[in-house]
Amino acid sequence: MTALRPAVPADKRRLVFVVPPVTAEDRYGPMASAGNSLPPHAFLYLGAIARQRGWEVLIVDGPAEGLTLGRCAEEVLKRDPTVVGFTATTMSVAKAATVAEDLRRSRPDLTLMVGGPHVTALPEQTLERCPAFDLGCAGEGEPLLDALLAALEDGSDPSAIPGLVHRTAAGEVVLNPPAHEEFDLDHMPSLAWDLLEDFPERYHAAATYLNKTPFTDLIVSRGCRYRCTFCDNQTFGRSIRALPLDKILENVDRLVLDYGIKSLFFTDDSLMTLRGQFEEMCEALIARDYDLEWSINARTSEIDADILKLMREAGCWQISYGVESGSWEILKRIKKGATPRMQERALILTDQAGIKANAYIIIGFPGETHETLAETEAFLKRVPIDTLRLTYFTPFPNTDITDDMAASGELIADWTKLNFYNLVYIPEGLTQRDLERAYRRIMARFYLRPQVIRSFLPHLIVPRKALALFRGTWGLSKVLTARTGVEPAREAGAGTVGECHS
Ligand code: B12
Ligand code: SF4
Repeated sequence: MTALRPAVPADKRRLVFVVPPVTAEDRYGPMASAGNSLPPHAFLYLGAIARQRGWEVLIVDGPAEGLTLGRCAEEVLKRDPTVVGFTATTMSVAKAATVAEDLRRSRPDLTLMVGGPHVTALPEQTLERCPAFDLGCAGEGEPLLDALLAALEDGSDPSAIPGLVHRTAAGEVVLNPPAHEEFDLDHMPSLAWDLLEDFPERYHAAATYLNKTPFTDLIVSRGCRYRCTFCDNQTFGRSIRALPLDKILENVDRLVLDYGIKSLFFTDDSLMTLRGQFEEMCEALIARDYDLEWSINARTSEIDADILKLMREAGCWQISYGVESGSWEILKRIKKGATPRMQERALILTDQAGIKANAYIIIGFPGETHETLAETEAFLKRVPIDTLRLTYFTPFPNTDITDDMAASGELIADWTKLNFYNLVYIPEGLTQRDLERAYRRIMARFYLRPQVIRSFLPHLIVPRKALALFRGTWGLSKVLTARTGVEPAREAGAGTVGECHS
């Protein structure tokens, strides 16, 4: 594009969304068996918008359907689309581009577009380096998709749509300025859960989430007001907003009553920041009295005894905290906005409230040293934490920390490696061996503690949980016995970043 295309007649208005076929190994490396598989929320929102315009919408979920890279295009073509929309993270954009190329060869007439965090971070680069994509969506997708489909319906020129990445007639890639206003979630039609085939059976939680089934996650808010330097939260920016309470509850009702969901994870970045609305949601969940337990992502800075009490009463069984590090030095550097003391206090309060705590910890930030690693290890030993997700620092494109690293000549190369589990950056003064050994040591010391093993034992009598535990233990054993991982890249410049092929 953005050459004009003929108007799409009503009987051809079919849009196929694609989750690129990344594998559990691509995502988790040796921990593959312990990982999760969750629904593509982008398409629940975007699908609802497209349907509102009268388009037929279908989803090809590569990972959930276990598709190989070679078979993905075939599955898309079977659905005979006019428009194909990929969602892509940095690690999956190469696979999205390969599928787009396969489609382009078979159906040159297709409109192929891509959205998601990677395009948001590097809009022009993505289209320049992945020529099979006609269009990209930088940022929030609903208004852009609505306007684009309207243009396709009447054959008008879409090239001025805010946030659109497109090519001029001369082949130059152009990013349009973003929309003036954020999409108003009050106007969001009901999420298109029915687009998901075999939902909820096809998806599953990670091994750190041993709770009831059927399980799903749910995302009802956007944005995060914090600015941790390592975090890619560019898509929705810093102002936080949520679906109105009645729409949040409509989703919960549908999930419980229509799909039999018994366990729900609010994977929002920062839902608890909207304290008033969050409390109202808890009250409404108490009043509903469903056979439903839920968990949530949270910041330790947003926790106090009152909210924990309310959450427990409303069915909250686990909170996943972005603790990141036990070192004050590191927390300051990454602008976490929390001290180890605050984090410790929140974790103790969580324990006292009878809620399990899952901690996200990252090692290998710029500035990490043997001392800061030891502080994190001491923190994990001291503080009540039930499960741990340990990852390596990963410099996602266009985050504050990555920009700083680029300025100082340190930039990581291969997009496909940016999954939190590949060691792609080694801080000054440490070696690859140091970090890999620290990773194994922390995991072993955490998960092989008698109290952690004891806490897992009751799950063994429930076959499904026993299976999840087995998968987790298998993943852990592979990590603990692994030798060395990928060679980290330390060279300056873009390296293989520009390649769309893995
Ligand atoms: C839920 C989630 C998942 C789910 C995703 C399920 C799925 N298939 O989509 C699971 C657990 C499987 C997952 C996996 C991974 N994730 Co994840 N995940 C998230 C999380 C928490 C929410 C994403 C979400 O659904 N948001 C709600 C929807 C509505 O927003 P959205 O997806 O951004 O979509 C909007 C726009 O981006 C745009 N859009 C998106 N796609 C498209 C497509 C078209 C055609 C158009 C027009 C618009 C459009 O419109 C949408 C509506 O406004 C985000 C954090 C975040 N706040 O975004 C991290 C995040 C996306 N994940 C991240 C990462 C790194 C991963 C993993 C590599 C982790 C791992 N090792 O497993 C993998 C990669 C998997 C993959 N397929 O590439 C990073 C990505 C950073 C990056 N630059 O790559 C994020 C941003 C977290 C972070 N801050 O670091 N993830
Ligand atoms: S890490 Fe969490 S709190 Fe920090 S910016 Fe990202 S989403 Fe917000």
